[in-house]
Amino acid sequence: MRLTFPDSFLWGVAASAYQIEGAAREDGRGESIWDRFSYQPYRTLNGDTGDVACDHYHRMPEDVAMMAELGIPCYGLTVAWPRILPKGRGQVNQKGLDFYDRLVDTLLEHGIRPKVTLFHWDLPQVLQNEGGWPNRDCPDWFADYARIVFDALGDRVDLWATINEPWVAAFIGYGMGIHAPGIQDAAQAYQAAHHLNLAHGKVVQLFRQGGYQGEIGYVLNLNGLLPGSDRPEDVEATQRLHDETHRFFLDPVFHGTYPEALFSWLGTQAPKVYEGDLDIIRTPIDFLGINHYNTDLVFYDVMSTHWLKVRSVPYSAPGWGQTEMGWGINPPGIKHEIMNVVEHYGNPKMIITENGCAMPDEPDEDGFVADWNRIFFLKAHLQQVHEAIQEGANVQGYFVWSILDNFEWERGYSCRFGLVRVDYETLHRIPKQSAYWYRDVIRENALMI
Ligand code: IFM
Repeated sequence: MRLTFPDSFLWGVAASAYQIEGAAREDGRGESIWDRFSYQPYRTLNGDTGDVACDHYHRMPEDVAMMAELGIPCYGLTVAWPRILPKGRGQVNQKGLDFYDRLVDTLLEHGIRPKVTLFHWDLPQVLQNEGGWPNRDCPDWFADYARIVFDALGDRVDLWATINEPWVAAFIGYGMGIHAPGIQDAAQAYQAAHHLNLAHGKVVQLFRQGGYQGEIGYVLNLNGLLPGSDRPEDVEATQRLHDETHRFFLDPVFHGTYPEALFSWLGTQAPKVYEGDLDIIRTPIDFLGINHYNTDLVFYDVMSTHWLKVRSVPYSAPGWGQTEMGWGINPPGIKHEIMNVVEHYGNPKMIITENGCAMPDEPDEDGFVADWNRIFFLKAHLQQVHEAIQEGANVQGYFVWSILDNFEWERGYSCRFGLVRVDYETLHRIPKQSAYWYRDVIRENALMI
């Protein structure tokens, strides 16, 4: 059967600066919280860092040419704030801007549309020294940085995202301490989350007021959460976690409110929200980016050290297992998340800005990976996206995470998400079977099942 997507459907691939660029100390780039964090003992698997990563900073022309050969219409890249402003604010590093200037030009020369995200977790370390995202000045620092990037690239880029996965930046970075900056403090995490929302809203306002052309959106990680049982305490625990991961970001953007029940549960750990903040955050966006990977079952756990007293275990749909990350594979979860946005937030334009999986890829003697498991994963998720569109969901694009195997944060280089294999010894790239499969899906604008 052939499942055809709408004519203007936007197909793409994504990656982020710290995960692929390398060149961490070159051309005036400043230190990011991930440079600092990954150099601390036991923070990342094997002590891996993004110092070299995929060396995309130097291999950019070859990477773009490869994307063009694979028929990729749109590339979701992110800009590294510390490359542009090594001290977080103030003096602009022209060489840093030049890199993104060349990248955008090279993409356009190859007929690839750039989609640019302004923040994907690599906060300048100097700003963390001043408190980072929990500091109420951080949204203004972010807006100053955003203006510089809009001014530099806005004549050629017409698709922007403010922030990628603010939940992860706030709660894994400042709450659980598994990500940079490695802080374990629920109150700081919530304050950071509110400031990420505020930063997003300020930058959307700036974009509108500055008369920049194109569309701008917010990218949230909306993964599946199911109650572990129908016991009321498990159902309530699931709702609490949903309020934090989903409603804390969706409600203020679309309704100008925060979930009240969550705020009362948090008590003194709830963030300080000033008058006018919610008006800024609810500035209309052009699209909602949805990143989706997995589904968890959620239980109430009185012994949990988690501030919401929850415990999550991976859920896999019948017949599906887990990815290399230990994430449960549940393809209907992506449709469920899309339909939740349709139902509660007025069916805005949505783009699936990340979907993909880390699989235990095994190269043959030539380095080729026949990753049929990744193809099955992507196919099953795309089928669900197609179904959602058939049922009226306003989904207008889909991006695979990721074009390249890359630095998977605290897991270092152990988990491979790429459509293209990177040999970390030689940095040689070899497209996997899934890259050719995706090329055909794009070419046909359809999925064959
Ligand atoms: O690698 C990450 C990415 O940085 C953000 N979204 C999820 C991906 C897989 O974990």
